[in-house]
Amino acid sequence: MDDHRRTELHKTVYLKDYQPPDWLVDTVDLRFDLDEKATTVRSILTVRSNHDTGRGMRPFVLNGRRLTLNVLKQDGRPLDKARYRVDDEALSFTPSSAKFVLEIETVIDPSANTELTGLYLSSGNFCTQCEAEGFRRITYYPDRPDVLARFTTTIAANKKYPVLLSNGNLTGSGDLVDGRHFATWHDPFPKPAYLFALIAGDLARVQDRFTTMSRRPIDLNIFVQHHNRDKCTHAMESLKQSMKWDEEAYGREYDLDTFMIVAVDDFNMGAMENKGLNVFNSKYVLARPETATDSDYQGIMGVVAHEYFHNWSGDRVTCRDWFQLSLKEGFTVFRDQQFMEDMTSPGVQRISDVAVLRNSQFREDAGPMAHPVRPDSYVEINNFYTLTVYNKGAEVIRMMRTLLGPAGFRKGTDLYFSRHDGQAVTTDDFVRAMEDANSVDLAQFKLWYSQAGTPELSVTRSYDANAGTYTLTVSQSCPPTPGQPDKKPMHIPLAIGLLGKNGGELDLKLDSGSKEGSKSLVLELRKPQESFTFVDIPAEPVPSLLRHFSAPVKVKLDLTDEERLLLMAHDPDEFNRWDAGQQYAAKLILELVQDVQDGKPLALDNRFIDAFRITLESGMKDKSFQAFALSMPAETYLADFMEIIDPSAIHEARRFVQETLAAVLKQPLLAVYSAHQDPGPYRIDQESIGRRSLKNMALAYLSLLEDGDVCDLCLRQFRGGGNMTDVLAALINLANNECHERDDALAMFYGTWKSDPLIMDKWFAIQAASRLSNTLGTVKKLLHHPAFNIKNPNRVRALIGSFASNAVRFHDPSGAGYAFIAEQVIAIDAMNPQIAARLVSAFTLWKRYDAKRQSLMRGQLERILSTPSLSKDVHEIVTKSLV
Ligand code: B3K
Ligand code: ZN
Repeated sequence: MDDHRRTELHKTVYLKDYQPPDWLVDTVDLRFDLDEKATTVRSILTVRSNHDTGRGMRPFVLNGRRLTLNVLKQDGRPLDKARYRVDDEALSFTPSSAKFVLEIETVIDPSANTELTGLYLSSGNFCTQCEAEGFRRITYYPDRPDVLARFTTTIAANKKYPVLLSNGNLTGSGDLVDGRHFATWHDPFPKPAYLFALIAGDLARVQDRFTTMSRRPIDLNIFVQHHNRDKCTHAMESLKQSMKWDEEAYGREYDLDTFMIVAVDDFNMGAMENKGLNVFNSKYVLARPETATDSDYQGIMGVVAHEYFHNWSGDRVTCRDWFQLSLKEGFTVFRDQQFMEDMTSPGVQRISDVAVLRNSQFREDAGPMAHPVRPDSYVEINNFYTLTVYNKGAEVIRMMRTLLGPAGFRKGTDLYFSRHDGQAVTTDDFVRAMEDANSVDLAQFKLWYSQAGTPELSVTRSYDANAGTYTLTVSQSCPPTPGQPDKKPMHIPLAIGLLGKNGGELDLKLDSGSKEGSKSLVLELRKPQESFTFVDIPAEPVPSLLRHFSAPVKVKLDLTDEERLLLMAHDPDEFNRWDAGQQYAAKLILELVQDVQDGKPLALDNRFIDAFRITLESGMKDKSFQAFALSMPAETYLADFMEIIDPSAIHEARRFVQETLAAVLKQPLLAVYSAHQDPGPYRIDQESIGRRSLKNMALAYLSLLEDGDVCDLCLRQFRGGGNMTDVLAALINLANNECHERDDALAMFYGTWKSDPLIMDKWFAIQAASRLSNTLGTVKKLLHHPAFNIKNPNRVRALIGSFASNAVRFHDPSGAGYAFIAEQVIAIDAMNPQIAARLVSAFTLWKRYDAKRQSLMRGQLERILSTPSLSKDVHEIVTKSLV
């Protein structure tokens, strides 16, 4: 491809260029004649000029890709070839009247669709994925979220596809000639094309019912392949809980007569919120105790809730353009996090949500693809379904709630939903609803939407014993990110408490008198530097800052080890109690990393071992929390503290700490392990989940000792475990050990589960994530395994994705890991650019590594870039990384 052509195809879209649509579509009447190789799509649009734009008679642009155009008629008459233009991306013409009916017939080939966007086949069934720009792979249409239309969809298909589904309510069905039949669906709610969905297949239906708060009965349906019909109970329960929660927490009631979930095996992401017809990756639907782990169960609950919540935050109120993606995603992630906090335990849920942010989103903010929560430009929008838009976006919503309080926030969301129901709006509209409902000014706060990068707070403290005052001085800054060299100070909620030397909380009274009386309060930072003085403080306290992680920032504060130990033992804020331990461990491990690099012998501080022992033996009520408190900071989180990342030294130092703890505390670990065995049959309540995670945490430490007894213990748990959580925990330990039980266990697991693709994903992932030195060789062999299929995104993520996240093996100094991932990116890009683009992100932080690794990674990026016909997805990430 020549450079000119590539620039054409890979052009940057800017938020500042947004123009409202010139033409609106009121109704869409679709008819699909399904055929695996040649599906005919007839579309009848009622179109009218959007006079509001005041731009006269403008061309009507309908996006379309890989379509064969058969018919194009305006008001019943074929449009003369000279009147319209078609190219690879669009069809356009200038209509002759301000209102007309357009009829289009196109033909598409679902069987050739390996990108898995538009209409494609999965396990022999038809399904669709239209967000962000997949509808244009189905028919010519103004495929932009600010064109909202009422859809009626008729699906005609051979009866070997007995189930025919689309959005809305079923309005007709019947037989046709030649063994075919049809179904017609009507969706009364205007929606953008990205929310369109169609399913046709031989599927089992699991049914249930929900009565809404206004006593309307709703039919609930989950459709799965027949052999999976016994694995839907948890997804169905999660759905009913989500529906109830959204009524109670946000006053949102479901609006159609039926709600449907369909599970498909080939899916680029987790799930999709199509109106009334959510399509799910089967990973987020199917579960039975013997097939799914506790974290699979939680994943299902979270994703079912997330997609259901989109019915209001996304479908009823949608995005004006794709720059506003966080309007629906950040808000909906926040909603699903709140839901999970209510369903499980708020502290533990917060810890795991923050882990995603600190271990992964901060890296995004620190790399060449860093972008604001509301990006201002993109080449390929699919590259912006990121942790920044989703998870940092959720933090931005959470901060508004922290600033306005729960009641003020609810007033804001009520106003937002009532003001914008049926509209396509912007993040500014969301913030305006918050401002108007609470009579506040959030102008400075909105910088969270437009400035990229992770802000840093440096905190110093001083205590005046004579005056009894304690002053915290907080400076904020934000490092430069691509296109944003200088940052303005942000409006940051900093939740704090002060602990006395005995661990008790102090009453907080600011000298300004602005806030007082409680034991925890939210300071509002707005300036580059500001000081807060507390009065009536009898002795120097220990500060507990950023409680419940009140803002997505990094905090620098020179706490002593003793102060951290005090917080670990006494901070009533669960998140900070956990974090004090993490910061203590991070400090020690990073010192050991330095020792590894300097070739010094390693030794672990006894006080740390004692603190760990106390946590281990503390018999906390919340065992999930206890398990988290015993975990070491992630390698990716530790890497964030290093100027030049040394993945081998991080791995070695962290492992040394874990091994030392295991060796010194072998007996107490064994005691915790045996004391927390499941007393009765498997249950998935919070208490049982907590017990299993604590027990398996102890076993994971013990397994590092690589002694025969522990291998036996793992093998016993592996063989005897009646649930996947225990089986998998044991197998992971074995897979990281050279012991002779390893291969047998892997073979046995394969033998038992080879016909279940989701479990095979676990089998692939465990082997690809193994720390053993021959892992790359194993992964290469597994590429040719009959259970592997490079066209299936779950398999690719399990085998290739897990290897790319295996820091110590991916970053092998030889560069072999880099070369392997580059080869896979190139191969996968030809089939499925979205999946390839996710994989290539493993290279984006290349400049943070040592010179040798830098040049090896850069070499692979250049190799990828020189591949002919690279997708714009991969092209965008690689070119931005190489700048
Ligand atoms: N909205 C979809 C994601 C679509 C991704 C397109 N590349 C799922 C979700 O966030 O709920
Ligand atoms: Zn979403």
